[in-house]
Amino acid sequence: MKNLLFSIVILLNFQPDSFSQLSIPKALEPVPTVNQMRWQAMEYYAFIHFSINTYTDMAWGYGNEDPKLFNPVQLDCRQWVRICKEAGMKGVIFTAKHHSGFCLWPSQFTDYSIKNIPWRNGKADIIREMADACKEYSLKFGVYLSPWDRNHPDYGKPEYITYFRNQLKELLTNYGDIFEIWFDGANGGSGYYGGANETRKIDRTTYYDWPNTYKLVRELQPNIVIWNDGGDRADLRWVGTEAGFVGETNWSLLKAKGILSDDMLRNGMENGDAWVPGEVNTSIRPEWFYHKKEDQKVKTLPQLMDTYYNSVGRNGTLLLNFPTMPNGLINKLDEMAALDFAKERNLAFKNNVAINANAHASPVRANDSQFAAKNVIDSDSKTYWATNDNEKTGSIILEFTSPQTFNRVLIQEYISLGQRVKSFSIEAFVNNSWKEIDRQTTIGYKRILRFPTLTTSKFRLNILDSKSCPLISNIELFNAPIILYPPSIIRNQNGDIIISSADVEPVIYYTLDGNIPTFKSSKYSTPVSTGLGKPMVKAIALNPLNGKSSLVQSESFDISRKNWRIVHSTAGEAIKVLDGNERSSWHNNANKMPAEIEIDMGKTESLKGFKYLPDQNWWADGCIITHFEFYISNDQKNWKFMSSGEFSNIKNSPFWQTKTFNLIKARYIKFIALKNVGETSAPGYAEIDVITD
Ligand code: FUL
Repeated sequence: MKNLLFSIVILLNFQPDSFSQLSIPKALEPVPTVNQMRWQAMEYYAFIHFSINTYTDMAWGYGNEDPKLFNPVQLDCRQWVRICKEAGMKGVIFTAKHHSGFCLWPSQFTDYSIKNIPWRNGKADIIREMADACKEYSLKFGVYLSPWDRNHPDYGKPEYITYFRNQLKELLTNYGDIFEIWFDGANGGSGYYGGANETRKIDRTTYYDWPNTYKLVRELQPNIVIWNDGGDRADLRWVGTEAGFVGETNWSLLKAKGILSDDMLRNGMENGDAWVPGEVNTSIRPEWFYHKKEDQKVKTLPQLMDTYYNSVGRNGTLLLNFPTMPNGLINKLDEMAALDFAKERNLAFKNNVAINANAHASPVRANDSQFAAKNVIDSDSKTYWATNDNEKTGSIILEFTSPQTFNRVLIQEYISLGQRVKSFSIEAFVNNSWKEIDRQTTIGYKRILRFPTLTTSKFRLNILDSKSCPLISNIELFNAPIILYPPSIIRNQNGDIIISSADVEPVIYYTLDGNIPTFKSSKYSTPVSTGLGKPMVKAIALNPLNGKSSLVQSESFDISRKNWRIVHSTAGEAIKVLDGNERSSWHNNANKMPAEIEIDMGKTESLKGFKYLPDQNWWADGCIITHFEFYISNDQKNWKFMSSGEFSNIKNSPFWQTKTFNLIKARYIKFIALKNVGETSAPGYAEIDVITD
């Protein structure tokens, strides 16, 4: 009897377990590898760009730069890594070799490295210093090894692949654990190539024999993830832009073979047969390397927060770049921006108000206890709510004991068993009924949504469609502080004023009479028509919840350019120089100097001067006009010379340039470019404007 009882007890004890084994949702292939899972959980890590071209103010070294230029007198890798650590990053990827071919470690396979320079008598090894600093600060270390090498004489020949692999062996054996390797996609083109000074083309898909190169990498570093947008599918994918975002729909899947379109990179592929998640790489400044002229262009807090929501908040990771200055340090401005960004993220995601909710789900999986709704609020990423295998929709309700206030939701799928959710919505219970807050497509590892602050006693997540039964491991709700930044004000070519705020929630108030705006001023909703006159616009962003406002932003505009016309047969897209958008530009491809642009202002105006804003894109700095002439006319035949000269220091400070002259009436203006920063480049313009009486 005792034995029988014992067996029944054993049976009872074992049954739930064996049932639960049977009821575990099946993996939906493809699924991430252990290395990809470990990488995804890092979420946010740094890039550091530093090389010989830091000393020539170029984006890409040509490969012929004199190694002696490399002289980082204050080099301090511990400063770089400390900043990354304090910024909340989990690792650092460093440019061991960029396209110039110059090596920041004493590679035994080339002379083009820091072993042959006066700095520290050629005894330095920056990769070693980085690896040590990362160890000290407990950050993971990764390396960027450019497959393209503009210095190496053999680039383009099979011999170069041996060289490339030898360098890989050095980097992946001598410096401890490497979490990620970056194989940049820029491959082949003009270069020094040991003195040949020519253009060399390679076939990106075959030249590097990626399958065997990957094999070597994995043998040397079994825990590594490989980034590559140039050849065979690697572990991670480029998202098709360096602007700091991935698509709102973001599948961590791609087809294993074949050419990828921009859409595929941006959104992944719902039916992809390979797990290739997206990494969002972007720089804290416009360019990857340090350029003093960009000191005023460090990303602002709202820009960095947007980047975060559009990368980590969209099932991607964020790889944010710091450039190192020629002295070997990261600029204070970049440091401050990264630390403010960390502070704001910590504030935004400090208090999860969902933590004490009651969670109910419908439907529930047969074996409820293991896959119950409460798993989404238990702070354990390994537990999840699941429906039955054949159920692809379902809802989960979080009910609070007292009303809660929030404006962000963070949702996670249990991706170890595959990414599933195709469409979902979120709702809040307001005035006794459910109100939809948002409706979106994919979730993946992590999805964060922003919406105007609300207070409610119930929140609902509806899975509207899924590739297989949805598996939700986490839901968190936060009340992030509203970021109050002075709004941006532009005037388009129609003469309309467009004002935008940095965060989603603030309300904008503005004035056109020079008075300081308050909450009693006009409320901005759509572009404001200001006729042909010269408005002075002042605007504030106001937090509707507590009445706090930003500093005042103020912009004065000259006459409207609504009736202006570019009088040029070669004008093409020249109209962009009048659109009020500083980020759009036109390049005068007249192909010869002097190059001119002629404008009809539609009627006679009283002119006192003119303004020029060069193309704001970092790659366009050769196109910046340095020497000019300016003419006016009333009949387009007789031109009167008004001004000429040089925009001094425009290369280092490529912002608005103003030239004034004695008052004169004219209908036509002609701005002639005599010389650019880059001798052979076509002049580039973001905006041209006049100063009137
Ligand atoms: C690009 C490179 O050409 C840039 O110089 C930079 O390294 C960036 C991360 O990738 O493709």
